[in-house]
Amino acid sequence: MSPHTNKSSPLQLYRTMLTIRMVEERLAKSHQRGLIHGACHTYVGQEAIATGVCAHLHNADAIFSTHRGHGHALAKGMEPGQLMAELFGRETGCSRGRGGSMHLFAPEIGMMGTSGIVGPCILQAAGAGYSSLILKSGQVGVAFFGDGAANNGAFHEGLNMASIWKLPVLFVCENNQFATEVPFASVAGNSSVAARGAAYGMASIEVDGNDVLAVEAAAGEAVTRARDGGGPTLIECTTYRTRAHAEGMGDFTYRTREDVEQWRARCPIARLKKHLLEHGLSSDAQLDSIEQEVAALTEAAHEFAEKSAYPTAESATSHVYAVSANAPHREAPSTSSATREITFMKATLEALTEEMARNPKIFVMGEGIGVRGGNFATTSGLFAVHGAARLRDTPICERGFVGLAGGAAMTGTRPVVDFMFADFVLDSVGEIVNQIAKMQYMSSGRLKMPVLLRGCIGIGHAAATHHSGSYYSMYAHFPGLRVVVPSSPRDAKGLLMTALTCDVPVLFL
Ligand SMILES: Cc1ncc(C[n+]2csc(CCOP(=O)(O)OP(=O)(O)O)c2C)c(N)n1
Ligand SMILES: [Mg+2]
Repeated sequence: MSPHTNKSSPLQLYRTMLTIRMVEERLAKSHQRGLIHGACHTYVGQEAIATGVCAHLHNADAIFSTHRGHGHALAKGMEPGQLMAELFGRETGCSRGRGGSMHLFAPEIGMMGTSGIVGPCILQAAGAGYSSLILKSGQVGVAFFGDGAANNGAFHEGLNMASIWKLPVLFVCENNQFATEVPFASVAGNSSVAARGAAYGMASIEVDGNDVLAVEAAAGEAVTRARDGGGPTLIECTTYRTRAHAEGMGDFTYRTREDVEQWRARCPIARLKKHLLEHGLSSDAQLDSIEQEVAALTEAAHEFAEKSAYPTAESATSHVYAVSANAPHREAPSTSSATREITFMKATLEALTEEMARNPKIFVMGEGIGVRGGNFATTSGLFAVHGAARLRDTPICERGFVGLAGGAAMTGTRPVVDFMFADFVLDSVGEIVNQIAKMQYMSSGRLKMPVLLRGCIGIGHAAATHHSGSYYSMYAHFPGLRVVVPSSPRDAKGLLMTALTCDVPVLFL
């Protein structure tokens, strides 16, 4: 798509929806032919949502998505050939063939990734909003997720944080009324997702997710609010997927053919077509020509994907760590001068103080790390120098702020997460292992993950079993994560400085 295309013109909305539909239908056929390795969750029936929202976004705006992400990638501007090649496991795919349907990355266009885990995208979008706050970039973060994700802790923790800090974020819930085979009505005490946004103190709206013009209008307001400093918006889009949860899965044990037919008749593409013709905004000939153009594009994309090579076996383990995993070399502090006797805490505070003064992209999050200066004086004095945005006291939601830190690192800042006690790291392990540690690999090295996670161990007072753990041997098993346990204050200072200047995630205990 040309950078000058007006993405929100009705004809362009039509073209984008049609592209998603035709690519998905081609992919469904490819799945039947055995060309797709792994899952294939199509977006058929839901095209209006990604199209209407992305019409308002620039490349610098960051979207985060979930297992049903093909439509989001295409609406954000990914070439269909790159998407198809990824599903075919080819090296020309958007994730270089290492991800497939559920792991689509194109950070160049602000497609920051899709996750096979339901929920994290909500926290990562909040992280993009946090980066925007620190960098004053005007960038907006967007999370696309299903009704199933609205019952996940990530939803509640993410919305709460975005609301308190007025982050420029759109939370777009695609309520297609089922999570695999489970009806939303059967797992929701209050079946209005929009009402949950209001409960967290943010603007929320429910729209007809099969009406692209309604979605486009709601998203336009939300993006303007976000860019103007008005904070986040939750948009609940009511919709329906008209294919099975994933290709090859049975469909009629939990819903009837008649239900599906009724929703097929509410096709968002046919609806826009009718609107364009009835209002004299287009002609049959013009729409036919768009259809032919998109069909040809889809065929060419398929051909490109099928002809592309598979990645080499040697590349299977590349990008687990950043190539520049080591920080720029610094002179070791002189040992000839008089020795100093300081504590581990003082040594790491010196390192953090120096790096925060040098690098305005560093911010710290944790419980009581603001004015109080941390449970173990790890941030003592820094609030007075740098203020609340860079020394952020958080709600008690370890998973939430670790997930947010991951999204912030993906969008240009360098978060430091300061755990009140190291035992609480365990509450956030999914975000650390499945997201933070794997992000460089999944994005084939295009996203860096400069996150420092820190906590104090060996604290030596009678805190008993929920406040005395360390668990570092366990964390050391996860590829993509560096675990640091210094054995002297001198090492602690140097290693913390290194952790604050390298591109890989570090757990520093
Ligand atoms: C944390 C987590 N639990 C379970 C799953 C398995 N799973 C994959 S998709 C899905 C349903 C998700 O439903 P929803 O969020 O409504 O999205 P939809 O598939 O309807 O688009 C489930 C349970 C998962 N991927 N992640
Ligand atoms: Mg759903």
